[in-house]
Amino acid sequence: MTISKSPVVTAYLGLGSNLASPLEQLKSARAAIAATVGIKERAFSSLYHSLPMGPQDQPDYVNAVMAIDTELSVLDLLQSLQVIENAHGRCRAGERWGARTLDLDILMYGDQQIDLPMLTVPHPGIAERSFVLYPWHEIAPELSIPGKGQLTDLLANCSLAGLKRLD
Ligand code: ROI
Repeated sequence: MTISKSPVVTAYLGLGSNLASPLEQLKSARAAIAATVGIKERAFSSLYHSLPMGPQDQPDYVNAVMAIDTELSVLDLLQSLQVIENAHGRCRAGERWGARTLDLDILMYGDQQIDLPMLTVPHPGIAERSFVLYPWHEIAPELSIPGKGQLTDLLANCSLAGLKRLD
């Protein structure tokens, strides 16, 4: 019997937190993602401080974007990220667009366009989210996003207001 290796796919993940020491949440999430079997970290952006999108009566966020190579299927990747979110105290019953200790989004998975009840990839909100586009552009300036065009063009149409890069 031959055991074939799963193909390696480059994927991009968005990380966000606005509760319980957001900087520490993101650092710890990065380590947990990089330590997951079937995932290799390729790049990690700067950390960004951002004003909340959605309800304003919540703390400011810290955001970042991570590039990985993965042998996991997109649904296995989603499940691994949800396990990490839950391990960071993420509660899924709260208000839509409310505060969260850790949010891990699959922004892009190879060149695939996926439309399932539990998962849309590329992530549908990216064009309006400076806290995704700026860190993402930092680590993948040449990237073309399936169905959405060049990352540079999305960036050019998105305001930097409310976003600050942390050193
Ligand atoms: N706002 C910011 N600035 N950063 C986020 O990661 C973030 N995530 C969310 C909502 C509530 C939409 N707002 C956000 O899920």
